[in-house]
Amino acid sequence: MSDTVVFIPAWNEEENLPAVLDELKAELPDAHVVVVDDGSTDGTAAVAREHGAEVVSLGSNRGLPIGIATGYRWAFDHGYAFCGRVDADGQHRAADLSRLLALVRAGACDVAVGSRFVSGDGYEPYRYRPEGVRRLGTALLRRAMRRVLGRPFADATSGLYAVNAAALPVLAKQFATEAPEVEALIRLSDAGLRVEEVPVDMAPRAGGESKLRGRKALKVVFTVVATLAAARFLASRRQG
Ligand SMILES: Nc1nc2c(ncn2[C@@H]2O[C@H](COP(=O)(O)OP(=O)(O)OP(=O)(O)O)[C@@H](O)[C@H]2O)c(=O)[nH]1
Ligand SMILES: [Mg+2]
Repeated sequence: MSDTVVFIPAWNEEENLPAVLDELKAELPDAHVVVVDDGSTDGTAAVAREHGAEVVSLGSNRGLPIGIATGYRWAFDHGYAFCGRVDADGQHRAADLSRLLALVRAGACDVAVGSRFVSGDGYEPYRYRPEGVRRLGTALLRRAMRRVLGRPFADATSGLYAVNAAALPVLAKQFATEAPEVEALIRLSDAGLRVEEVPVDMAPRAGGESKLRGRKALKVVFTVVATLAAARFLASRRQG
């Protein structure tokens, strides 16, 4: 049995999943792959099975925060030593996940997060320039994260993760907000776990629809800032 599981939150991603699953299989042949199918109304579940993944079905659409916690919960309940997460839309490279998992395996950190906004190791600074509402959101978020975490964190909404067993119970708890990745980083920091931001490249989504456009993107920005404000408030109360 493999000690590594990779999960993919997916909602109506039949178009993109085959390439994502085939790439994972080629790059990480020993990893167990789980697709968290969140009430998709297309062929997501069937396509996932055809391409060798196990499907955990949530029935109706419960939203990404629940999808993510479900993936980590599954890894925790099944006793995996390492867990990866990639998106279903083809934005993340399996080779990058493999690199992140190697760092975690080597004990360099408890959690490795793929980042568009940090540089080094041949990755140019400013290679991604978010536009419009995302640009505002990214800038606000970066300032807020620095305050809350007490360290810079450039790409707090990345969905590319590799984690070890120590991080699994922290990530498997239900998220209270629409910004699960941000909440996850705060929790990991509170738990004293070592989180590393690792430069990667990310492609634009391969096909289908983004679930984060227009008003929804704005809502995410505001919930993120509200989450951070609440976390600070709670932290200051804890300190008395
Ligand atoms: N389980 C679950 N997964 C979801 C839900 N909404 C989105 N996802 C998945 O979460 C991942 C990220 O969603 P995207 O729409 O790509 O969001 P994004 O990457 O921030 O936005 P883009 O840059 O436009 O791609 C993808 O794998 C989606 O299929 C949901 O309601 N439930
Ligand atoms: Mg995407």
